[in-house]
Amino acid sequence: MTYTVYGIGRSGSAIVEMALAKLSLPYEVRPIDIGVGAQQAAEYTAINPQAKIPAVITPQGETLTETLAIVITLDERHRAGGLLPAPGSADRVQALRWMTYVATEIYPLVEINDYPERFAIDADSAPATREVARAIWRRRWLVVERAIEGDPWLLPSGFTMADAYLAVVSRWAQQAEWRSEHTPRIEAITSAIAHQPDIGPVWTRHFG
Ligand SMILES: N[C@@H](CCC(=O)N[C@@H](CS)C(=O)NCC(=O)O)C(=O)O
Repeated sequence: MTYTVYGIGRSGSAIVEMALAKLSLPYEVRPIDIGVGAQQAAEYTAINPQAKIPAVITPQGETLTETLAIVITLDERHRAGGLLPAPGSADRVQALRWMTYVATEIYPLVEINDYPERFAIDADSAPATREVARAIWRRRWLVVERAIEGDPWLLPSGFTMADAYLAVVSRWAQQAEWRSEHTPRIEAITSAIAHQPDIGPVWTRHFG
């Protein structure tokens, strides 16, 4: 009864791995090295036609993609596991709100940062396209930073997968100096995650 996670270090598969680790569910990782374009290989696009990681195969043989959907599915199927607050609760509303914000308003900017040529009108304008994405990235992270009400977690009631989500996505787009100056609450969340006995080892494997 093992899950298969397609992913690579420092990628969104870290979020899925943290969810599985928190639930104590066994999983194996199949490396898809996006650095060499392995996500475009036919064997992988047969699993995720979007050619992106992560993807998950459940023990029942279902294919799951889209990180947010994977986290919510795991939470629904393992309600006692502590991934998200109870359905209908005020805390769940906030956890879903901020996970969705990170998934839809911030995560897609990573593609523009990493592959600006996909979005630029020509090769010369690719660097400027990346800079625009980074500027939007910074503004949107400040919105998350101001929404953090717990200490250190997003919610005062404690850890949710929203913390893992924002911690992982915040590592990208190469702005470590900016992060430490402008988003200290997010940095505190990442540091706390690294010290959790259940998900900390996953964090360390991905981010050191
Ligand atoms: N909407 C997807 C986005 C996944 C995504 O962008 N993954 C990145 C790595 S973290 C990727 O596979 N990038 C390779 C590419 O865009 O070619 C999700 O939320 O899971």
